[in-house]
Amino acid sequence: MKLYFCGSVRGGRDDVHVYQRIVHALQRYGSVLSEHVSYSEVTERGEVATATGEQFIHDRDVDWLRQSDVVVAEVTQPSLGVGYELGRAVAMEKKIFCLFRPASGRSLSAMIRGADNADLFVVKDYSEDDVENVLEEFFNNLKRT
Ligand code: 6K6
Repeated sequence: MKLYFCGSVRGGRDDVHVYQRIVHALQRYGSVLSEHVSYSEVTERGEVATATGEQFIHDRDVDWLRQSDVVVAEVTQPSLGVGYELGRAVAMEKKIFCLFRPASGRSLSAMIRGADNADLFVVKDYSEDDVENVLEEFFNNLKRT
């Protein structure tokens, strides 16, 4: 199974340790095309990007989204890029799982929370320590559908 992980880059890297935990857990279920989003070397200024170019990043990421079977997004840290990827993934009719941590004190955008349809687009509130269980439950349910 091909998986696409979305997490904030220029929106801020405060949660990169959570992204690492999620990507590590996701590798049990398939190949994570966008694994680099969890690398701590990737800073919020996206310095690593300068060699490749932004259009390259955009086109490659949209292509990976197209190839993916499931899109998992950590949406606690607001990010324009993640919101854009989710919109594109909805248009592609991908299966989408959004993870939000209420303990952050943030309030999730209504455009993400309100997109939950208990089918192709699911939003789950979770706590960091529970992330592996939450992903296991999601992928077990996926097998049954
Ligand atoms: C190059 C190599 C590693 O990191 C870079 C720099 N930039 C990006 N590389 C790959 N994907 C990116 C990069 N910047 C943003 N994205 C995509 O947008 C990722 O798939 C993230 O899910 C999302 C983050 O968007 P912003 O708006 O927070 O940057």
